[in-house]
Amino acid sequence: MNDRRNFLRTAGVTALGAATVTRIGAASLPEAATQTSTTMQPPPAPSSGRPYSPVVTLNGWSLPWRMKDGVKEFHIVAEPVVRELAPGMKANLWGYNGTSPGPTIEAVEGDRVRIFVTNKLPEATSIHWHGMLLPSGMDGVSGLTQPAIAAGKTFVYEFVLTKSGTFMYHPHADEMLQMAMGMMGMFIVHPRDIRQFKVDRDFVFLLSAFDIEPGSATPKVNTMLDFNLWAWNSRVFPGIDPLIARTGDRVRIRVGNLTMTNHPMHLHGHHFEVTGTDGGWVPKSARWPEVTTDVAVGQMRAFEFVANAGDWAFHCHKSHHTMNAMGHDVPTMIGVDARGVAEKITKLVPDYMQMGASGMHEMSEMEMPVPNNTLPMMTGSGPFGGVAMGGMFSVVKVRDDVKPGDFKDPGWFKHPAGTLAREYTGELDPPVRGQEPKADATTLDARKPSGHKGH
Ligand SMILES: [Cu+2]
Repeated sequence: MNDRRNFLRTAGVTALGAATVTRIGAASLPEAATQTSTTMQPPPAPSSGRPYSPVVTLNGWSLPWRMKDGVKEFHIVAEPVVRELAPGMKANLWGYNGTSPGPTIEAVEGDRVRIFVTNKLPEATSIHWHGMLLPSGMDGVSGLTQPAIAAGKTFVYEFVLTKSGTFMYHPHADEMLQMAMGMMGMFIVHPRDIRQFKVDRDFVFLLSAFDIEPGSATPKVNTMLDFNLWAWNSRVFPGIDPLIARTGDRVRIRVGNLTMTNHPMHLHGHHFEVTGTDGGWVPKSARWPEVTTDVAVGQMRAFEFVANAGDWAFHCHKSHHTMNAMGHDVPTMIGVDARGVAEKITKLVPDYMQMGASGMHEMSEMEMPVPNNTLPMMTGSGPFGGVAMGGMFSVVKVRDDVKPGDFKDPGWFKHPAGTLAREYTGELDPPVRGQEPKADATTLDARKPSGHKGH
């Protein structure tokens, strides 16, 4: 019990008082740990059972368990939560144990798990264990394999983890609404042999998307494609944790996609290999080098690389997915002479700002007035100015002197002399252009395919 309390404290989890813990320790249901912080918890070493190397959940945490007669018991509570998407904006979401996404579940291949699910939502739910090989009756599809878990009820799932890998959990009841509200989580099954698939740093996060009108806080739940907030673990840039590593570390990043569209995940400065999908580990002979891997809807991709020193952008390569709300409906103003228009509007709206005639970068440098509880469309500042990003963007920060187990932000990279792009201040000769081709040099010899007479 003492170990467990220490574990809860070090994991930053809100533990109940000692007396309560003792009472609950003897109860038939394991206590449901809860927290509301968006601060990444340091990877918690396993409190009992087989050893494993824990994962790091971006802006998240891992769910404590208790051992009962050799079974790992977890308690998940489905409930409404308030999640800060980034400083300046909070959203009314649904999640598990105080957060969206819910806590990461970590266990070991061969473990028997018993997972209690208490429904504190105003409607029925269920949990599907995405990618897991288990008895059909534990698959969590309401109506098909079990009755839905009515509001106020608790269900229990129990199965043996037959394969290591990266899996997800999410509702299979009123799925469209519940996933649009942020209900999802990761389920990591570590290999039985701790040396297998070992890496130095193991990050995990889920892709999610929300449609929240500027000035409001609750997602529109029937949006199919036109989401305006593209999130990692229900956070958007600049609210997403950087991924910290030491030069030469072997790093794994596991990304699950429970949005309505695919996300090509792109990492600068490295060549990586996809080493796992939600179907298991990819054999070495079947891997190839990449700098971008597409994570389709309902997929997980785990990829690995050896860390190179620097500050490396890591983002979804769909440019609209690295932008927050308000950017998607901006009219194209490039090349438009809008001086006359601006004068007329200024008479009506004194604070009116004409934007975008020479591009929109200026928006990232300027504090545009936005409604309450709304994030600027492009934001974030780096050591050289505005980063002009939003949504699905973070930075992989690799340094020579990071200690094992240290995930603190080390600040900005100090570029070695001679390795930094700089302004050229010398003479600019007029550009030398190639010779114009002579008019008769490129006679186009166009023929219709033989045997075919045109009309
Ligand atoms: Cu994307």
